[in-house]
Amino acid sequence: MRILILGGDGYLGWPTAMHFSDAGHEVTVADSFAKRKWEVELGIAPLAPVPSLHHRVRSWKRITGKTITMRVGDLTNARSVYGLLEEARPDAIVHYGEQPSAPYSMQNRTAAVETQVNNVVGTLNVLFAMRHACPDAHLVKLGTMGEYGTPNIDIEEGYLTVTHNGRSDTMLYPKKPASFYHLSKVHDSHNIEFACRIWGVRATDLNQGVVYGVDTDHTLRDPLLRTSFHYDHVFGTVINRFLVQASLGAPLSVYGKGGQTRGFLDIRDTVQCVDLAVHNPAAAGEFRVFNQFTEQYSVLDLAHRVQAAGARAGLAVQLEHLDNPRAEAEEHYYNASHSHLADLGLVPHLLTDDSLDRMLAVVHAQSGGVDRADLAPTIKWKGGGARVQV
Ligand code: USQ
Repeated sequence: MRILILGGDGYLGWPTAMHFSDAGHEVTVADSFAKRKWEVELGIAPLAPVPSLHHRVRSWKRITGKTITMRVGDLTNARSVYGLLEEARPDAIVHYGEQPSAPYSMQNRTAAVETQVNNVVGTLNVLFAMRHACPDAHLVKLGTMGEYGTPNIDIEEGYLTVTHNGRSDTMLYPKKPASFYHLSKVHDSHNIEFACRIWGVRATDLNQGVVYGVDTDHTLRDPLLRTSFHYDHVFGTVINRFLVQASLGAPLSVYGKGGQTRGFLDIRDTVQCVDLAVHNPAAAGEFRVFNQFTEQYSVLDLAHRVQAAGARAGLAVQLEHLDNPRAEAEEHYYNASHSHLADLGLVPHLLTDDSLDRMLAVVHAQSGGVDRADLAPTIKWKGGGARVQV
């Protein structure tokens, strides 16, 4: 297949590109390098330096003999998106090309607008360019479980059948997200559903949980093929942050009571789920939603698991309950359905003690360059932000 990966320089995009290239597909990666720019602006960096995408694509060719085509382009530039799709003529488009951080989006007006313009306009441009250049292509879009928020009823996979005044209909599941970033994904979902319903686009929205992990089989082949791993308070996700904190002997930063429950998955399962979606495409006009996570945990459960992993590694790890910088329920009902990907054959890598021990060892070995100043959450949902208000 011809597979176009948008956001191919990112934590998930690069391992996905190597996966499909290794399997013999014709892969193009595109990126605007916006994430690298945001990192520089915020003065934060991944745990270990990540070679440029140019360098990684060349290294991949040298190591495997396989070609990944690279294009630089900004999805908010319609001309560039049309050109990209006309050239790549993809059978499948895997769309990771968005600002991925809730805290980033909550800094101030500028960052909220930037997040929503980047994500919503970028995705709209992709939809219009698909209609023009590759109307039969399958869009595999990375959404988020955070679109649903934490409703007091079971979360279904994308749709809910509602009976009202004696009549029934099946609607998109109601969304109550908790950041301008998560809202951008809700807006995307509505736009994509509309494009499927009206134009006959085929799309799968992967409502992904919180991803953790350092490596995939492909990143492990050479340090020059590594992917970015963040521990900072902006781009680092909770398990990754806890692992780095544990390796430094810093207390684990539990926000509030830690009863916040989320769906989680290993980075290797992100790649596996995207592979399953690509190989089992949605029908023309179908807007398919898969909830993409393998296990659910509370933040406090995770902190205890990482603390125990620290103890096994001889590290004394403490927990610290910080005032929650976010506005979110710290104790709530959470029961989210996630059977569609399992039905397609997903075999999860679960968060075992063994996988925690392995990740902690890798992170510990790389933790020499950590800037501890990047650990503390300084972006507040209800206060001012780290950047100047405009
Ligand atoms: N949390 C802590 N301590 C920390 C960091 C986070 O207690 O040091 C808590 C947060 O308050 C939150 C939970 O852990 O309740 C998850 O936070 P997170 O930063 O790991 O993840 P989140 O902001 O939800 O976003 C991440 C990705 C995003 C993706 C989302 C999936 O950055 O791209 O969409 O996970 S989900 O959470 O299912 O919406």
